[in-house]
Amino acid sequence: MNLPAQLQRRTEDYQQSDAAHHIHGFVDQKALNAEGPRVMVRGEGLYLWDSEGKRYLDGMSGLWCTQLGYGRRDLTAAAAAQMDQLAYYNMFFHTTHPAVIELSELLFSLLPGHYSHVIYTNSGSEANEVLIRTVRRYWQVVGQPQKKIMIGRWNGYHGSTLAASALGGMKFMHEMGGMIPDVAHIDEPYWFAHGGELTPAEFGRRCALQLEEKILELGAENVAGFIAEPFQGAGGMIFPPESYWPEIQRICRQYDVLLCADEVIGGFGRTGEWFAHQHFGFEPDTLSIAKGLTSGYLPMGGLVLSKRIAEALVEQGGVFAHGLTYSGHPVAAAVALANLKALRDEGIVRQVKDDTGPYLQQLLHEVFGNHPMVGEIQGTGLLGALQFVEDKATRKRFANENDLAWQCRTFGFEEGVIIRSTLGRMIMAPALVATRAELDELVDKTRIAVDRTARIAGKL
Ligand code: PXG
Repeated sequence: MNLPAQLQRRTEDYQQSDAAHHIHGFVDQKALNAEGPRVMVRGEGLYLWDSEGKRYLDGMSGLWCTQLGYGRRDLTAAAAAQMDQLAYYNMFFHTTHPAVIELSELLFSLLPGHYSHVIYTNSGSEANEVLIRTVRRYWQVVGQPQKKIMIGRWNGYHGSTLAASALGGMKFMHEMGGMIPDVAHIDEPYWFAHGGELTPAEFGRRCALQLEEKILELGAENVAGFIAEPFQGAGGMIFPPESYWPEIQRICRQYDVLLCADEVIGGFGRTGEWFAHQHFGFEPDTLSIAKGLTSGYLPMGGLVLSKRIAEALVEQGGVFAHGLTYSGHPVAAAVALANLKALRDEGIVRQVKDDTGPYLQQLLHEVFGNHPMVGEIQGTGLLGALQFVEDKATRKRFANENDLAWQCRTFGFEEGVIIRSTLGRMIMAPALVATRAELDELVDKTRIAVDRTARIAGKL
């Protein structure tokens, strides 16, 4: 393989230097240093190549973000043109710029009509940091300053910064200093694991009613908002039962609690709809966005606000003492604009809804529907989750499901496919430009990895 000159170094050189300088995310750094990380050097379409020349089908869109795949020259050209024109300016000093304006015009043309404003950030974590301050400020402005508490869900994920990790429900993150006051949590709607004898519909309602109980316990006059991912991503790609979201919507309206959807993973076509809340049929007051906004080519996120919130902030709020150096960064905005145009004009989101999405779902059911290792298949659009199970009849999970799923992920890498493991679930979320042939390859290689895992688990 032809590598650019700066890559003409041995893999071990990179690994040693990496170990000398980096703390990677969510990994035992000492163990990683001993093993040596994979060095990824090139991407094109759905494929990645490492420094040894090995090719991988990226079944995770990087980290759920490369909607258009790798190597899109229209995005790199948009970045280069904007860099030449105006590489940086900000939205302070009573100033704005064309790139961010054009992006927002397109963004709001894609969103349902009751959203009007956005505060741009650099990431999803930042979007959720901004969320807390914006929601609290909103309640101050409309005369209810005591409404400060945010309710999230156990096992939800909203980012790694302090407030974002507190909103999330990963207890091991809270234990590592990731908690703040005025945040509460309710259970996740994970029927397969926690549904017991209840039907999914009963369980979905039961989980939603926990929100009502929590609001009453804390006092509705103190609760600012409820934040949730329409489906849980990092927590295992868990889809709530159909009864869940309508009940959550009712409760939020009844108690005047803002419904805050974290669309960082679900947004920008992943489910076949532009936004995941549209797939599940509810109407949030705020949307946290990032990842697919730029197809991951540059960091950019944002907090989208409903007209109700934006009007209060604009008309009655005076100065909002909040602002980021890179909010609406022109180069990120130009890339996001080119990305959204491509998703719309090339009919990619529609293709996920009408063609490749149903195709992937059908394939998963054909291949894994009767697999001895798989107890549940969830997904829609270009999302798929396989739940490992020891006993299908009782939904008994393996005691070592985490290790088995991790092993399956490793087998995937060996087979040349990147899939993700969480507890006992294998997850895939390929780029939205995936063809049927690429989806065939993704599912074929995943099946080999799952079969190899099933052999270790004594299921094949
Ligand atoms: N909200 C959600 C729903 C996310 O999934 C964030 C917020 C934070 O975004 P930033 O841009 O600050 O990372 C995320 C991030 C994984 C994985 O392995 C998922 C995320 C990040 C890293 C790894 O599933 N999601």
